[in-house]
Amino acid sequence: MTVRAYIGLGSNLDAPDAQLRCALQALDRVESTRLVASSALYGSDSLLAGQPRYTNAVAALDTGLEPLALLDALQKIENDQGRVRKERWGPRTLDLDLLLFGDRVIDVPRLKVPHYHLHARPFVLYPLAELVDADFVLADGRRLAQLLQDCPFVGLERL
Ligand code: A4P
Ligand code: MG
Repeated sequence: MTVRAYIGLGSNLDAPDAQLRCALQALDRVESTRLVASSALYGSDSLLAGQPRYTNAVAALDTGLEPLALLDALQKIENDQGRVRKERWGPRTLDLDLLLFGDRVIDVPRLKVPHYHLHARPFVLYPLAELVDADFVLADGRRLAQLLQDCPFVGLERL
């Protein structure tokens, strides 16, 4: 049995668009996992002043992995693409966030799903909206349409 999971991709170092395209291919190669769809790429300023602009996208996966095994795979792809963790929120070649995992709500030290910043980030919500139905409801009961209404498409450039 597989579960539909949604991954947020972000990069603001070393050719971000190419980093995201490479990461999408890597996601499709994860064991027991298939890339089902990916959104357009979106450009936006970093939430932190003084950092390069980000490119973001969202991918839909069907996976037979358990959530923590999928997180391991995401972190391996980040490392393979040269991510160096110096400071939290520092610039990065690749950030992969597990946004949603089927209808599961997960709250363990290594993994919070739905992802904690999802509702506040247009560069996550608008690409996600490309991949789901208009009446999509998150595992915790929030309606995507409402989250979009509360988070305007501001500062986002569809690439
Ligand atoms: N973790 C817990 N839940 C999750 C989850 N659902 N998905 C834990 C992934 N990881 C999760 O993550 C730190 C720890 O969170 C992991 O070890 C994992 O066990 P990290 O990726 O190492 O650290 P981080 O990315 O620096 O922190 P965080 O909170 O993920 O930062 P964000 O939220 O990714 O923010 N501006 C624009 N325009 N676009 C961006 O993408 N991103 C950031 C970074 C700032 N500004 C941005 C963007
Ligand atoms: Mg992250």
